[in-house]
Amino acid sequence: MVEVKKSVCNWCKGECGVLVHVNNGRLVKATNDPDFPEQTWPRSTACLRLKAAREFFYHLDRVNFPLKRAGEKGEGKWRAISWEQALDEIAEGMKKVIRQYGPEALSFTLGTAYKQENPLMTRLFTLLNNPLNFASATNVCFWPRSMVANAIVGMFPHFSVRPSTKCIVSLGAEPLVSRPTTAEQMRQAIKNGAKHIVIDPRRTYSASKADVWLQLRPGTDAAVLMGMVNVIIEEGLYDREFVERWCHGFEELKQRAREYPPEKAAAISDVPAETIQEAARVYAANRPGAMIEGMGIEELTSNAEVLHARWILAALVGNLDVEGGEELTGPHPTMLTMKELEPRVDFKPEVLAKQIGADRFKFLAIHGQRMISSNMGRVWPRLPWQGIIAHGPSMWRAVLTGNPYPVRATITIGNNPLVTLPNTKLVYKALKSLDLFVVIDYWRTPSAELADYILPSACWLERPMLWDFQGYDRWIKAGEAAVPSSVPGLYEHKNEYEIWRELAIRFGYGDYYPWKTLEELFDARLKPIGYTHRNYVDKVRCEWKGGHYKKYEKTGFATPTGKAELYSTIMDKLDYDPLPHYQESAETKVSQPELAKEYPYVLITGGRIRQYYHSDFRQIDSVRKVHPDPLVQINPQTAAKLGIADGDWVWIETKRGRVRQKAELFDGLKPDVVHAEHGWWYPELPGEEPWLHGVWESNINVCLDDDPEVCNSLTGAYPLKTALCRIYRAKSYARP
Ligand SMILES: Nc1nc2c(c(=O)[nH]1)N[C@H]1C(S)=C(S)[C@@H](COP(=O)(O)OP(=O)(O)OC[C@H]3O[C@@H](n4cnc5c(=O)[nH]c(N)nc54)[C@H](O)[C@@H]3O)O[C@H]1N2
Ligand SMILES: Nc1nc2c(c(=O)[nH]1)N[C@H]1C(S)=C(S)[C@@H](COP(=O)(O)OP(=O)(O)OC[C@H]3O[C@@H](n4cnc5c(=O)[nH]c(N)nc54)[C@H](O)[C@@H]3O)O[C@H]1N2
Ligand code: SF4
Ligand SMILES: [Mo]
Repeated sequence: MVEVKKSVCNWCKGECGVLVHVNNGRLVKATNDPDFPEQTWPRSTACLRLKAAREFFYHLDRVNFPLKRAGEKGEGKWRAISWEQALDEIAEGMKKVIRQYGPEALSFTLGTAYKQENPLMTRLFTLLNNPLNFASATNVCFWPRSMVANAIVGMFPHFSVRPSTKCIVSLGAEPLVSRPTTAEQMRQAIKNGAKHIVIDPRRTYSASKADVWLQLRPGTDAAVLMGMVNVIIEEGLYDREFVERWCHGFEELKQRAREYPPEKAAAISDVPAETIQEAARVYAANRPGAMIEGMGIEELTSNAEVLHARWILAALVGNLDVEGGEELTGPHPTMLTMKELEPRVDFKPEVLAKQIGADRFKFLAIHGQRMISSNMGRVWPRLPWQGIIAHGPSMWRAVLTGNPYPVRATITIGNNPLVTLPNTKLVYKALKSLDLFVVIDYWRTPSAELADYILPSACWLERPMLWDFQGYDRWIKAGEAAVPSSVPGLYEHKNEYEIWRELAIRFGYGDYYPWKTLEELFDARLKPIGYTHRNYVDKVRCEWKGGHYKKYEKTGFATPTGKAELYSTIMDKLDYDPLPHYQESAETKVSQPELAKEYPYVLITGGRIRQYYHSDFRQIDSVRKVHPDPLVQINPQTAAKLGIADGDWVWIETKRGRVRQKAELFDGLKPDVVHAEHGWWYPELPGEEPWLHGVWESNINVCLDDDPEVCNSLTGAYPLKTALCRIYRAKSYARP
């Protein structure tokens, strides 16, 4: 008998409400739930990944039982073992590392997919006195933007475009590909007459339809935004009343903005001064407006400065916490956040002081976090989770050099570091040298091929879901486990909470994980609002928690001054520039003219691919056939000059290495800019070394840098969107 279960898909940022058709515990198909209140654009009826749910679930490559390495690291030899044995041995391995090197020698890495139950993972590490040596994509994704927002305006609104928004600014983001829920809101706002400003070096679909498109030189956003600030102040376009009453440091900002007249911003960014003026005027005249900041800025060396300037603009024109503007929603007022479920184990300052990178990247580490959250705690009834993260690139260096101390074990959860982190060669050496490396994933990814153990993870189809994006999302969404996560003899998957709890038990910390299952844990979160998880899925399923505006009038903003901090007192206290300034990226024609003679093109990477989620789904044939090869976009003039035709394989080379992708001629890039896809590996190639599923062939991160010297000094962000490269035709395309 076919039953229809209600779930929430998290194979991308859509978090779509989905109906899962199940026959006697076997997955039949998953389809869009037309009654789900938050819909996406395009609708998930068109989503290839969702259509492939069954192909994914029962794929022959899927890891279905815990695997233990049976040969040398990277030899591709594996033995299936029981969960009991795997968890016993992993706990034993961790204990051995602790005995030999101390608890700080443990680390973990997280990817983008798996964020919701993180607080309960960091719990075990805290109990073990580990200084939270956890590194991940979050160094460039989400934490910088949420933390800068938290510091400047006291809450991160997590993309607050609404049908009532009058001006949308896409700042290094293409939500039509990357954020299907935001795209739906944008579609409605634009239908209602909203203006759209796009700041992007690439003519995205949004840019091609925008009212104003600023085609800037990659990495120059801080100059463009400060140019806009200059215009808004000099032309008196700001909201005087709001600025006087609710902004801190206007006079200081005014001084700083004088350094960025539009002509100067134009000279830096290659955007005409008139276009910068027009953008400023359109933004100021069409209120309320909301910005969507994306990886085009977060993956820049200067990300903190750009994010700060972005919040200054929002504050100047009075867009903060108004309907259709930057709605500062905050966590649900009564439902428990994951953070609150953490049994109270205090972080010990002397332990956290050892966190890798904390001494250098002070804003994102413990120093900044403490300052930011103490102010937020004053205003908000409950706080979203703020991960105190280590600096990934510094952590890999600690693995390799033992400086400042040895890091010898890593647990990787929903992350493919060998493919998605820059400086692949260094990450490879680090992963290979670990005493204990555990990967929790669905597949034997290139990273997993270097592991000692691979643990098979349960996906959304087989685990309960309760989604509020760590308290930041304006929606709460819930779904049931539609299919069993374990069928004896066929497959045995576990969700991460179960894995983490089992490990904690092996360290004698089971009491800190009192909920036996993830569903019990969700019951505990929902108890204050009178639901069990089961009831919530049946009766509510998707809840909007926004709709309260100008809360600052009662409480002040959740910042040290109680105002929106144009001048950041937190940055000041941490010895950073309290106002945004423009800084040339480490590797450009301007900063390295000699290098630019050899590598004359600017390489930007990772613009999202609709069919794929980062390094995911390459093994799913029905998806792969739609986008079989990695594509590098090259301006046709440049291609003609270099003798490259559409569809040719070309080498993309930086001073760090080279990889091959297929040329796609595209006149939406300036002749000196090249855009390469990220996330590429070839599951069909052998897993053992030297192939590692073709990780060295087309993975653009081989070409990118992660040296702490080139990272943002506040956030530690590494540049994935600016590098100097050369390109040339690959004579033949023969695989090893
Ligand atoms: N050059 C370049 N590199 C980039 C970027 C770029 O723009 N350019 N973007 C960066 C950004 S913003 C991000 S967020 C990162 C993403 O980096 P990653 O998070 O590493 O990317 P994914 O490929 O999505 O996920 C890694 C693995 O997680 C597994 N997985 C998915 N869901 C789950 C789950 O629920 N549980 C478990 N245990 N495993 C799961 C997948 O099978 C996959 O193998 O990439 C970054 N890398
Ligand atoms: N289908 C799909 N959806 C995804 C993902 C996926 O892999 N696949 N990944 C998810 C994740 S984790 C994230 S973080 C989001 C990210 O999604 P977005 O924030 O939209 O980020 P990107 O697509 O990396 O880059 C957006 C734009 O930045 C531009 N850009 C490059 N350099 C610069 C620059 O210097 N300045 C400016 N202003 N723009 C620049 C690029 O041309 C690109 O069009 O997408 C999420 N959604
Ligand atoms: S993959 Fe993304 S767009 Fe497709 S159904 Fe899942 S969440 Fe929605
Ligand atoms: Mo991301």
